[in-house]
Amino acid sequence: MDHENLRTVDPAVADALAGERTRQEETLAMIASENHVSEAVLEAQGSVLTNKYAEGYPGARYYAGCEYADEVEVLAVERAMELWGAEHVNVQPHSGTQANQAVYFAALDPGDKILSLELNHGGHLSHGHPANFTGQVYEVEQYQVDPETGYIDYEGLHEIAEEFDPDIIVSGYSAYPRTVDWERIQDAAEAVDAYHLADIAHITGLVAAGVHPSPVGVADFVTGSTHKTIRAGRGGIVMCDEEHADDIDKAVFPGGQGGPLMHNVAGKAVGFKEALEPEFDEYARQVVDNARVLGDTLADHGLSLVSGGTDNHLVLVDLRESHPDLSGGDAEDALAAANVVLNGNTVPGETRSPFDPSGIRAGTAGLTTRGFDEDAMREVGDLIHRVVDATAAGDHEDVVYEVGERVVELCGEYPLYER
Ligand code: DSN
Repeated sequence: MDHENLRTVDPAVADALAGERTRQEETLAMIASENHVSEAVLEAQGSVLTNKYAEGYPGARYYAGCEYADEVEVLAVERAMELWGAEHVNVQPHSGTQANQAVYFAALDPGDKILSLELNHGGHLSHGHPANFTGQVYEVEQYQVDPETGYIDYEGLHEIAEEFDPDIIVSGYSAYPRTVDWERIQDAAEAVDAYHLADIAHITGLVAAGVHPSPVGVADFVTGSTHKTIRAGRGGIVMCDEEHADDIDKAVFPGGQGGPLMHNVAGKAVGFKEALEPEFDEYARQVVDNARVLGDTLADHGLSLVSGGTDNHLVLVDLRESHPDLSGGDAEDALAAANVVLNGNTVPGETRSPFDPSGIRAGTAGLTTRGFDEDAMREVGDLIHRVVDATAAGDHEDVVYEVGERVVELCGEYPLYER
């Protein structure tokens, strides 16, 4: 990754990339949707396939010269089918949101009804938020987590479905720390003759490794992004049964997208190959073990976890009980200054705003890729608590400095890229 040519042509961008590399090396990437891909995935993404237009699908492209693009896409599809056991996979969506868009376009008409989890309760913008096209093109109703337990309120979901009569129910979440019971949501969908879209963007890797139950074969459509826990090239993916295959393919192209980003498809293929190795299952198990230890450590320090803990790769801390005057945004800023990069996040029953929320969300996929184990995560939990506590007390400069120094040391013990 010396970027020799880039440095000659464009030193400004070369400097920014060098800065980003150092930033990733010397900070803890704990944004729950991020990970560190391998050098092989990086090479595939930065390859000559960025030059190639390949509208269409393998064997049926609109342009000549697609023989190698075809090879790469077939590999990505076959590997995805093996990883998730899906009958049909489309690997062309540019992102998880574009994957969701394809499902809505294939399954719904404008004005149809979406039932999805509220954003503050762990949902996602592309599940029907007013600021997203889904909130403007479709009629949206939302379900919630149980305010007492923090778990999905499956009974409430069932009742709302009966009243609202949706055309599609969306499950799968971006800030939900617990195992999802896909069958219960499928039951609710079947009871009202609605489709079920399970968006596993965050937990693709956990599902592939069998450390979270799979919605494939349960829900009608399963979408995901490919760069989070599955650790492949950046983008999205749609999975479905054969009966929906044509509709999904048409909805991705030409319905919603133009030419596929074949360099990203190559990155997906390579990451999927890596994820088929037995070591990946160990990795995914470690991600979950690390998140549990992180959650336990924060809870031992008196921080309140939404749902009381975690079953997956993330913890969601509600600061209101332990540090009522500290916002998630301020905690995020102080932690970033201490080289711990996570995000302020809304929490169920949010009383602040999305720009200044009451919680922080932290994931363990990136640190686990670097080799962090339970002992290291315990220390990370201690460091996070120190910064949060000092920031709430309004006296955090020294602590931020000390923690920041320790984080750089820790990062040195778990290096990222070799060259
Ligand atoms: N931005 C991602 C996340 O952080 O959850 C989802 O798109």
